[in-house]
Amino acid sequence: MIDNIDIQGLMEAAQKVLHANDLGRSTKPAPTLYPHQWNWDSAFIAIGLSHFDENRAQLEINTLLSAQWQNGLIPHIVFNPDASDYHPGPSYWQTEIPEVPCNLQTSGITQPPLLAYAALEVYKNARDKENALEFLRQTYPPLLAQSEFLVQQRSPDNDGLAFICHPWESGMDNSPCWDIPLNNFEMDFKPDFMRKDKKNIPANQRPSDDEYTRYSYLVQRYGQTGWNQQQIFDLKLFQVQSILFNVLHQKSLQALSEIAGLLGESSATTDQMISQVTNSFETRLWDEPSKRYLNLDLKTNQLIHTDNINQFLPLFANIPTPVRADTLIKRLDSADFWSNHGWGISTQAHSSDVYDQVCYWRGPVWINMNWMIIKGLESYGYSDLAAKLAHQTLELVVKHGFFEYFNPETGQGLGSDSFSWTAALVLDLIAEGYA
Ligand code: 2M8
Repeated sequence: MIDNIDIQGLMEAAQKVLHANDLGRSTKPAPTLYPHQWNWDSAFIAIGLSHFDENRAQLEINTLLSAQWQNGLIPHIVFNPDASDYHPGPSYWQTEIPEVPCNLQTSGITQPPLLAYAALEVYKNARDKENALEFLRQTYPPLLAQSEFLVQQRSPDNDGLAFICHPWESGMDNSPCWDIPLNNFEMDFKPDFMRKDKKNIPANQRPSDDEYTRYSYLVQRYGQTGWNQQQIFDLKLFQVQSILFNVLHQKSLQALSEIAGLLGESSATTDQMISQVTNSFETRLWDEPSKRYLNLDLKTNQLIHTDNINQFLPLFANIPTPVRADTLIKRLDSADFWSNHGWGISTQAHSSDVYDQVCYWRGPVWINMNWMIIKGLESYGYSDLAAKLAHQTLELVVKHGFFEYFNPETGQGLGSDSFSWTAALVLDLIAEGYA
């Protein structure tokens, strides 16, 4: 139990954030900074919605799925035609191609694949199980197609791990993990663009202009290929096997296997993929000298050495052996990541020379990261640590608000206020009994 927290009030405030960001058939991540539908945001949001409006939760997922491309890719943004104040907007992406469903405008890349897991959670939390099972029956084929896209188009070595071709696909846009690969390609033109994000958010909390130049270049250069996956691969610009992305890829496969069981379908192929992904994590992404998982730059075949929160995320998909999990959790439970101030897990180690307490994905605490780690700790039997982290997460939001991210040392809210996944995951933690 958390002392002095009005749980009912917190739940109502969280629901209010989701209502205010509701676009009707989807939910925008934040009131002005992110005015469209984002892929993994909607997965978190659906989990939150499932605790008080299961039909709306299903709609959130169905709306995103209706924007799925013919090749199986689920785009990272589905544009809201009523909003224009975001860079890069629809025309910048050059996605007027046959793969994109008619009448919709989307980006050309994807994001960490959490949707299958979210669909399963929506089913598990549903009161009307018959209706929810029908929802799973409808969503299973497109969700499977998304995983197949990743295996067929993004796993050139056939190791089951998917690569990302843009830092925005990682969900952790300006993480120090991408500093080397993002600066390791030549730009044969200078992209033209106007940033909108710094209008309301202080520049030191957002990515740099140099990073935006490279993000925008990748968008335009890939757009020139007509979003042809083979050509994008052959360009060899940015190709990374991201830990987070593959943890959620694995989580999706695990969810698909469970959904197949519920629907009476065979899960044999999916189960094979699951073993392959676990095996590849251990053989390709585990670094024995530093005793941690590292992202792999596929272009150079080098592990990317930086002391980052990514190393702990495989706990969320039950990937590490119990012995490795124990090693990881000892490191997690140290002042370098879990500061004594008690606001949760920093995205970058405090002792790292690139640690920044306010800059976006370069140090701040994010509620979705805390949430994944809570679930991971719980599944390895570290219930006391999971409860401690969950309480701190809820207290952080109570004291500082529904912000996008937080200063690990002061708790100060950063980025946008009224951030949807913060609200959604607070609702989930409360429903899971952590309050
Ligand atoms: C952030 O990314 C977008 C680009 O996709 C941006 O900065 O404009 C990231 O935090 C990403 O993980 C998130 O999905 C998105 C919307 O909340 O914002």
